[in-house]
Amino acid sequence: MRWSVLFIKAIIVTLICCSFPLSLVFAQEKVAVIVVDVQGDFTTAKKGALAVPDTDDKFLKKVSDATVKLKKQGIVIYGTQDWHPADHISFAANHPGKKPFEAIQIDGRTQVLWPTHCVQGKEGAKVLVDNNLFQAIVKKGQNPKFDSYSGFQDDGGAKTEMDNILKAAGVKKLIIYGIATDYCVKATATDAQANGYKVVVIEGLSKGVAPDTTAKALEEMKAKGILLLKEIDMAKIKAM
Ligand code: VGL
Ligand code: ZN
Repeated sequence: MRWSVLFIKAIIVTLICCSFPLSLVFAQEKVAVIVVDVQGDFTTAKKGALAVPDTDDKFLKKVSDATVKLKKQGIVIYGTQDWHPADHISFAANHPGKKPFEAIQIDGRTQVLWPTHCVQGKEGAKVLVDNNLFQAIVKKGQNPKFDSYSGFQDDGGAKTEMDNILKAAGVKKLIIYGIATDYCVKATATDAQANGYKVVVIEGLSKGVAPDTTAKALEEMKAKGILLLKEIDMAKIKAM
């Protein structure tokens, strides 16, 4: 074959490669975000009933800015919202003689008792990230008899609409962050993985109730193969 023919072929191959970026040839799995329970009652910023340490205005701005940036990149944003009736089982006030943060046994389950928080329709239950950013906000914990740290299902095994929504949207990977690392972020990330999604938890966009339970939660998630990143790193998320 003549060199000139080879040269022209090389140019054609180069042109084809340039017009089909490799990112299109190796189509990316669809990524979505779940912002977990960023609600007034869980924040110091709003002097919430169950304020998690370090959830000040600076943290809220960091979470909001990161979420806006992800949305601008075309990533769909979902949220969860703790949404309890006043007679909810997790409220210490509904167990005479018991105090917040005590743990009790109910039907063989351990239930941590909490200050009354995220009561349906109350100010403290509001999601503090611009609600217009969300494709959907999934409410959880409405059944008075069961707590629901996970955005996917409650302690009685009743599923929320989360998995159906995500499967219908073709989502394969989830970026999860919010409050609290040691409870609802952990439970949501763990259930997401159990439901077949690849999961990354962003530590720098999450805060925990207590240092010991937070460290343990991070260890448990890592041991399950959940990716932990200090901050959003799209190169690492695309490669996972
Ligand atoms: C949560 C305790 C009680 C959470 C919700 O969002 O992590 N924690 N309810
Ligand atoms: Zn709750």
